[in-house]
Amino acid sequence: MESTVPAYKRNVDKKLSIYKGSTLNNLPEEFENFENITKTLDKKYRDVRGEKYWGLKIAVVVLTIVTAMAMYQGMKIANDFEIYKMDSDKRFDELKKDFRAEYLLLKTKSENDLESMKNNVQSDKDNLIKVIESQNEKIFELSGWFKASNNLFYKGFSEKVEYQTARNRCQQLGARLISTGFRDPAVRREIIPKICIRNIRIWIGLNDIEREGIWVWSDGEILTNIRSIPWRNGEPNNDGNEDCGEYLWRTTDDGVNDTECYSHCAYACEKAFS
Ligand SMILES: [Ca+2]
Ligand SMILES: [Ca+2]
Repeated sequence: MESTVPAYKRNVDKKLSIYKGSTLNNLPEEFENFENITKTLDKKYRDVRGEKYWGLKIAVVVLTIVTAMAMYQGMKIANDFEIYKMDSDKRFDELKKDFRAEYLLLKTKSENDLESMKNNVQSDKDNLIKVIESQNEKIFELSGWFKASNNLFYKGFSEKVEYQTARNRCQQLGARLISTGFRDPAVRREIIPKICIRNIRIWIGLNDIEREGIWVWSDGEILTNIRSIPWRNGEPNNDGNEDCGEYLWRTTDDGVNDTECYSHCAYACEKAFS
């Protein structure tokens, strides 16, 4: 600090010590004035020094405050950011969970709805098919076809034609010469009055054209037990070359006979409805 003491003060101090040491009891007026001046200067010096340090102190305080505020703001921002980040992460996780739960809910609902719709469509389709089939069956019955208990349809035709012609006529109707229902005794009793005229021979779907003695039905079955159907007395006798089966409905000795395929008989068709 001594190095900062101004030169004028050093001189004053020096003069003051000289005066104080030699003429303490008779200080001249000049000295009094001088001492006052010195005091004034000391005061100004202290003021100057004080002002100088006050400025520095203020600057330091301001700088400290600013720094502290900046640090505080920085820490606050960092802290706020951390809180915000944690909050955001948490909210994001919650949103993800909510979204996944919503997605699973919608997925399950969609799958259930789709399954329900499929079931409804299938149900509607089945009902519609039943209605159409029922209507078609009625139309079919109106055109002369009889629906037997085996769910097959039967119709007799009185025109007398050869066996092959009769077979073709049935095929043109999507049908076949009677076979499945005819070999079933119960169905046979049911359909004969519907498709036959008494004392008129009709072709049935049974022949041994391919191999003599091997009787094949028009639905593909083979007649393994020859006596499982009612033959007329003495039949089948293959008299000459008789390969086609005809049935005769009458009071006595009715039944099946093998006869020439070029004979002319009425015929009856059997149709599976689909
Ligand atoms: Ca034969
Ligand atoms: Ca015969």
